[in-house]
Amino acid sequence: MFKKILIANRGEIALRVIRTCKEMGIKTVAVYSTADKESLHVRFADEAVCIGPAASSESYLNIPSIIAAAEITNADAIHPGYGFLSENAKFSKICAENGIKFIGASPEMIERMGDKASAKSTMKEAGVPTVPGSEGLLESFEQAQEIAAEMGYPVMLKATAGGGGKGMRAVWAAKDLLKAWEDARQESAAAFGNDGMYMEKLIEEPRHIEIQIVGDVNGKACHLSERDCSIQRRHQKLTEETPSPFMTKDLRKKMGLAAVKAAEFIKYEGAGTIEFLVDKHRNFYFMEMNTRIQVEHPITEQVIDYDLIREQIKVAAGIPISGKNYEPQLHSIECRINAEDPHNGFRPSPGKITTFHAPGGHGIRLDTHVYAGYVIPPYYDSMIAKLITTAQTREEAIDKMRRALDEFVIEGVKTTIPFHRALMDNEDYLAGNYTTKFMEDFKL
Ligand code: MV4
Repeated sequence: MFKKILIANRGEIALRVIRTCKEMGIKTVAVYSTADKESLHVRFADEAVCIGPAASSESYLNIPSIIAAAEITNADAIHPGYGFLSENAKFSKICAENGIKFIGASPEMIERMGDKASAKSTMKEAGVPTVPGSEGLLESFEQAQEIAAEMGYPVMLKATAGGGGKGMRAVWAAKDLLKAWEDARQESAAAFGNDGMYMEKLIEEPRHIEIQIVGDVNGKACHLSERDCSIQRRHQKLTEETPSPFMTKDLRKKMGLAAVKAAEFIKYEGAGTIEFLVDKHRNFYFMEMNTRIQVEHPITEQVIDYDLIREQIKVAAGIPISGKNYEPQLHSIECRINAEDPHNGFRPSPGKITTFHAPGGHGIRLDTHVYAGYVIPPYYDSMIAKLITTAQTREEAIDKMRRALDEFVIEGVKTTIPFHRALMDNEDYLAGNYTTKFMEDFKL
């Protein structure tokens, strides 16, 4: 087992990893930028190394600086968290070259699943349902025209180097295809240096339902059921829940088995998430695979009483998984509390937190790194806390969320608490009747 783990991240996820390491008796090294000197993860860790100035590119994305921090502290593993370098194949490779265990996917796996067209063809080969569309990359606009004409509109153009909605265009009629093709390729080339595109039949008003999987060194995988992440704004998840209100026992079984089949087919090691699009007829299709721990992992932990970070560390240390598949025993909801103003287009609201009163009580979990007096820096993403409630039923989990949001006091900055509180009174939300289109119609 590892003796010392360096956490190459910041904020609540750095704290989350440090907590599990402490429980496992593993020493921890925090890395921080000059802007994060007063951050809680620095105080919680056994050691802390400043890796550079505020800008992410100079600090949390600065591979030589992070490797140097691991060398001087003699860390034998690095946990990347989510975001930053968590799905960076080059970083995974450099860790391996330096004899440091990367608690995440191999460089090859990151590349394979990071290329969306190749991930899709791999899944198709594995027998996982995929959206009908082009076989791999589109060679030309003419080919795009042909395939769209064959399939019928609407279609979705997607950038193979994309993800999270970047370089993606919905096309509703043939007359709009050329502009969409040119815009999407241009956007993808600019953002990723790769303009490879593929095409799919457009799934209308889909839900985003993802399955948590864990794979081990022996090629065994299991699933830990689903998370419904359909409520998003501009491809940013706002709130997630498990079980999905749209799920049935039969659909869960089919999606869970598909996810395990996919993970075992690619011999996936570690914690991963397979994202599916689910249409109104409950057909499900592979969308993307994430080779990292996700922001929303706590709701899964809550409903099956499981420590996913502990599992990641054990799998990285070569310990086999039990192989047991899990079904939710409770209902859990996560609300992402961001330092943003929901009354002004969710624009960021960094600054000093003058008052901070955390909600508590039975069924309340708060994963956060902020405190009264903490200054939220403007350099990083705006999430400051994850408020998670867990109860026997969805109704009770919502009751708890309402009460916890009312109890949650953060002053000095604007937050999305008022948005979440209004959501908990929205009749479509309360009916579990929502798709990825939900936020288009939501009015605060
Ligand atoms: C789709 C789709 C409809 N049809 N693919 C969004 C980002 C990336 N995860 C893929 N996405 C979508 N792919 C087909 N064939 C609709 C979306 C989509 C979406 C998916 C999940 C969650 C939120 C979304 C918001 C807009 C579009």
